[in-house]
Amino acid sequence: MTRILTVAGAQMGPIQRADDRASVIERMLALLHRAHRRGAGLVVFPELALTTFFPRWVIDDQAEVDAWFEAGMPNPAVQPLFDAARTLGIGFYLGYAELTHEGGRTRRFNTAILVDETGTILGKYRKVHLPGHAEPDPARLHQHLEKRYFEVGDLGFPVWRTLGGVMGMCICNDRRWPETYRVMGLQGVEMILLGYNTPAQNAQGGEEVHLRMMHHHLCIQAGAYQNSSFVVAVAKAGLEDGHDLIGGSCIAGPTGAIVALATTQKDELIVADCDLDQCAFGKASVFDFAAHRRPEHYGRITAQTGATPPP
Ligand code: ING
Repeated sequence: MTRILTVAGAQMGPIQRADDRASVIERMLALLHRAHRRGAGLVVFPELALTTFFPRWVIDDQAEVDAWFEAGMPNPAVQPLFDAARTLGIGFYLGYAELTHEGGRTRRFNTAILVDETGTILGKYRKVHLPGHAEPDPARLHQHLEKRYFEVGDLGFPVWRTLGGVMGMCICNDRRWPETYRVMGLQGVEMILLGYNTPAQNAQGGEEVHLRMMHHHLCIQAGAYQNSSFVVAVAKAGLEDGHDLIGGSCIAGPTGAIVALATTQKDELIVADCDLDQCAFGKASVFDFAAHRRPEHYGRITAQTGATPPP
């Protein structure tokens, strides 16, 4: 019996700084219902899906920063999304800014959760690769202050057996680092879910927009192919308060081929019937890790952080 999971990527257009969560949830509910009509069993929303991409702003007042975070999950603002998903029998991935109190202190993470078709939170992931900088840099064309507003994720890259397969999660910049995919690949992952907010412009100049899109798809396709896994990558896209975010949401199969691709920078649904059994061939041939990997030669990958060129 094939394990076909119909997956929908719910790309979202821009969320302006002045937009409230209720208006965003309305848009997400419309996408969820469309996904249901398309037969989807799982919907993937973007990174930080409930608000504008606030790490582009220098915010000094902590209370103002914390207003961009969710102090609990679910909470009254997002409860309609959980209720609709449960009614429709659809699981979902949701990216949001997590404010939590753990170990006697307040913690802030760029987080994603995996919710099953009963509305139960199955798993949580906290973004490991935080790009950008911690201090405002006036030399940049725009700020990217994820290192200022979030801690590095402390949950690693777990996977979960659910929805008929082995599912994993990551967030945005994580997709640029091959280690992200391989740690999940070594756990037998069959579908990796991720959301992203990717500025169209390089804050330090250079790099044309078309290269941004090429790099995005290159990372997704390579990660999928080299770990024989589906990868579902979903954008928050479009012009947020004058700052453009790329679209290009896509679903890549275990061969690395793109099987669904967004064509706008608006709220847009992409859907694919993903046969999870397709992952088996690559895992048993070219990427049979047990037969072909040589970890005894890979020590530098975990022993070093930066590169050390020869003298
Ligand atoms: N955004 C961007 C991303 O990784 C970035 C930041 C863009 C880093 C391009 C390097 C190059 O897609 C987030 N939110 O990580």
